[in-house]
Amino acid sequence: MAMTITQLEKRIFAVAVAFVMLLFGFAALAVNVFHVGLPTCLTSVKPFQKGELIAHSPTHYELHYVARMWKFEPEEVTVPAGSIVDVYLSTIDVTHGLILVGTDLNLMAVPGVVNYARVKFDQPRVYPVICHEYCGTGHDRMAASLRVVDAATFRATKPATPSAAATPADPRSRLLIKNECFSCHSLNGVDDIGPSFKGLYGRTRKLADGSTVIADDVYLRESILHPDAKVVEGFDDVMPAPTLTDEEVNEIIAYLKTIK
Ligand code: HEC
Ligand SMILES: [Cu+2]
Repeated sequence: MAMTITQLEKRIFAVAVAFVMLLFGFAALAVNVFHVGLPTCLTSVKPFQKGELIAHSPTHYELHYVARMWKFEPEEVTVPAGSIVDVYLSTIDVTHGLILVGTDLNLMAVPGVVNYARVKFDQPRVYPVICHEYCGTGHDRMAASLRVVDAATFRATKPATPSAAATPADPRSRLLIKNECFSCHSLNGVDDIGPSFKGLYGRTRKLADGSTVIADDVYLRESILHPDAKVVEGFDDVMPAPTLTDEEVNEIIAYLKTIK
């Protein structure tokens, strides 16, 4: 008996519906039976700007990751084995991704929203965190780590706060903290995304176009207000132009002179 077109269409439609049901069935099975945490996009939670680990109990943590060009904050996190970690991910610039290598955790960091998933850590080990969404020239530098240690070790180590350690105590550095200059520049001589400020004033700078310039007041002012006018050799032209008043720039330059 020949099938009419409508009958055939109905059957194809029924099969398609059956597959969709099967998909939801498997998802329900994964969540309820295998306790797989499905990533969730939380549109009602306001994106945050600060990466931090918040302890709700000795075995329950809330982890706020902030993705940015080109790092994750916090860069190093330690939790005790056996804990449940609610991971929230937010970005302050472009779209990034976050994979916790060795687990099922795979989230997107999309501007304007927060993505969420829950992970349970049973055994002590170190998990690398990497970005899986190409986000610019520094993409392959986006790496962090999450350490799971046994409970005794965890109690013995006080929680690391690398961002606080990197933030200088000198009150004159307030403008640099406020404008997040330290997310790319250090004071200790170690280059990051940008060159370190250590010993910068008065030094000869090699520029990307092959020329050289002395890092005097004029150069510093221009470097701060118009970062793309002169690009230091070996660095990407990624510094955002900050909004600063003349006095603020003077204050920053005066401070930079003290970083010997
Ligand atoms: C997103 C990263 C980023 C941020 C944020 C940033 N910079 Fe930069 N900065 C760079 C990079 C990369 C360079 C080198 C390339 C260039 O010269 O443009 C640089 C260069 C400089 C230079 C010239 C340094 C040298 O060695 O000759 C100065 C001065 C400077 N930045 C000051 C600041 C100040 C002050 C702030 C905060 C208001 C700031 N930067 C914020 C990335 C950044
Ligand atoms: Cu990224």
